[in-house]
Amino acid sequence: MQIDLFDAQLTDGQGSEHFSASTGTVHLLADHRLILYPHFLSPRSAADFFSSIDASTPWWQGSLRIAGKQIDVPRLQCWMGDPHCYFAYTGLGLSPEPWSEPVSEIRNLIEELTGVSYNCVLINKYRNKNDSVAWHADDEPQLGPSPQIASLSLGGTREFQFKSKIAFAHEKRASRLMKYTLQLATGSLLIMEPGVQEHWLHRVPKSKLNVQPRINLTFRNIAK
Ligand SMILES: O=C(O)CCC(=O)C(=O)O
Repeated sequence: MQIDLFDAQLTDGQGSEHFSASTGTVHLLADHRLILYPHFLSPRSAADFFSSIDASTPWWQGSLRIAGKQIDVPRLQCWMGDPHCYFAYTGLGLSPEPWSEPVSEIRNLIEELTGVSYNCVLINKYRNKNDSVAWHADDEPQLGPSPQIASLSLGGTREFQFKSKIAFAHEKRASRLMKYTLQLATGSLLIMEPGVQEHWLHRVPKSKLNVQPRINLTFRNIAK
């Protein structure tokens, strides 16, 4: 498999008080499409949403048991959504927090742009350069066989990396060729179309640079 990248304009900017420009760029990971809207929210709206989401979200510190020790995950989290949306988290079924007003508003804006419905969202807060999320795919069975995920970023720019699942299972030399990195800046919206979660892992690595705090929201859909 070969990474094949090209840029294509999708739509032109349109009127909404929040949209800066809804022009998207397609990035191909082999046969699977990412669409990046770098200026989905204006810088002002992104800053306002960062503050209101940061203040209104019931942040939660998750932990994992590794080699007999309970270790904090390196970020804060919140699972939000419709009441039926349970989240499988290290063997636990987490109940969702009810939709907050700013998160609900962002969901409406994304649904308006993409024409796809989302009924739950995982919100991550990266407090500093040491916060991160390890390689994984959003491929939990309750998301269905081929989910579309919409990922909105607010605050400091972070690297978002992809790695082929096949390469991950084999040697390091192959995996180097199968990596792809995007910079996710504030106000950007990344759509990971069906197919991406089945074939690719993603992560946000720790940063070498000092970065501003960042909030990321990955909108998903769980069938009733
Ligand atoms: O912070 C990000 O950009 C990605 C978060 C993520 O990978 C997830 O919520 O599954």
